Amino acid sequence: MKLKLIALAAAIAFSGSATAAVMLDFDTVDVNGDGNLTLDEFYGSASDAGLYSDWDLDSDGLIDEDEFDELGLDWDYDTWDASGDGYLDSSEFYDGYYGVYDANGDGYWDNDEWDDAGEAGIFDW
Ligand SMILES: [Ca+2]
Ligand SMILES: [Ca+2]
Ligand SMILES: [Ca+2]
Ligand SMILES: [Ca+2]
Repeated sequence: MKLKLIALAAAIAFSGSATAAVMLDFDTVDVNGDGNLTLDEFYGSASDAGLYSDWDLDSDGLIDEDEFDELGLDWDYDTWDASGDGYLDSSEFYDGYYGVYDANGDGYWDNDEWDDAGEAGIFDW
C-alpha cells in the first residue's frame, strides 16, 4: 500500500501539483554543513529515507526498467545501468539520480540543484 501511494504521489508531483514521497531537507542532508551535498551525503540520507526501496515496487531489491518507467521520468535507463545487466542496483540508482541534477557537473549539489531535484517531485521540502 505504501508503495502504491508513493508512486501515486510521484505521478501527481510530476504533473505539477503535489506532495512527494520523501521528506528531506537540505540542512539535514548536508551532514557536514558546508553548503554542498556530496554524493555520499545524498546517498546516506536518501538511503535512510528509503528512496531506492520506494522505487523498487516489487521489493526484489533491484529496480528494473518497468519500475523505472513507472514514474514517467524522461531519463535514459541504459545510461543509469552502468553495468548493463538490465537492473539498477542502489549505487547505480543514486549515481544516476545524483548526476541528473548536478547541473554544472562539479560533483556537488548546491542549494539550487537540490531545489531542482525537488521540483521533479521526488522529495518534499
Ligand atoms: Ca556537505
Ligand atoms: Ca524491483
Ligand atoms: Ca546494473
Ligand atoms: Ca553541482
